[in-house]
Amino acid sequence: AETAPGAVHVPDWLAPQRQRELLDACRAWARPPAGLRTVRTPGGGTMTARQVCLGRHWYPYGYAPTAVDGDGAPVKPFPAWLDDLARHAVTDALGAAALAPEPYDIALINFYDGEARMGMHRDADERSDAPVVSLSLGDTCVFRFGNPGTRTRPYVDTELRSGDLFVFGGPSRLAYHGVPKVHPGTAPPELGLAGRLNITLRVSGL
Ligand code: MD5
Ligand code: FE
Repeated sequence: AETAPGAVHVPDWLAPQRQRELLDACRAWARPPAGLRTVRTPGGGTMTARQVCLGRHWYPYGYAPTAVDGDGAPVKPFPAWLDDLARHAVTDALGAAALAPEPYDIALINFYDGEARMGMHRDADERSDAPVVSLSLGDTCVFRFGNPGTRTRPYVDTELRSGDLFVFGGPSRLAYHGVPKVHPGTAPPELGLAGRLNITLRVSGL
């Protein structure tokens, strides 16, 4: 379903077995070196969602080859199977015409516990207009879109559940968005995850 122009939500895109496989991979990536870390913003704030990166290290606001606000270790490689997964996702959600010529090369994995949130922001550190692919695992959250071109009301709120795909392309690639709420205890029990994981797949253009 199209939530905004170019923004397509595909509920239940990942079957339960694929969710478990992706969760297992995220748990391995979260281990040191260059594992899960807390992101500090230039203004002295702290992001409540913790993050691990593949391919390039994201920091506010840019990309680096090593974990500049973590342990300084080289970032783990972005595996080819994630590029395959991203292309499959874009094709299913937007059609093959929306595929970028360059490979997907960055993954940002955010872990939200029950208290974590993400404020309204835009993702503008990539030098490519390729669609961003978002995959959700674990607890259900409220995903919020800003009024087009702004971070203000009227918002469009959508619930994202474990296994859902969201693809942000076209006019939605630079839209304001955030995660105002995670609903604790709503993950599928058989997944064995307390909290929410979001995996975004991106083309850096770097
Ligand atoms: C999340 N992550 O649920 C979200 C999902 C982030 C982030 O926001 O920056 O890691 S990705 C949502 C997204 C990406 C690119 C464009 C738009 C939304 N959008 O136009 O709404 O942890
Ligand atoms: Fe974002």
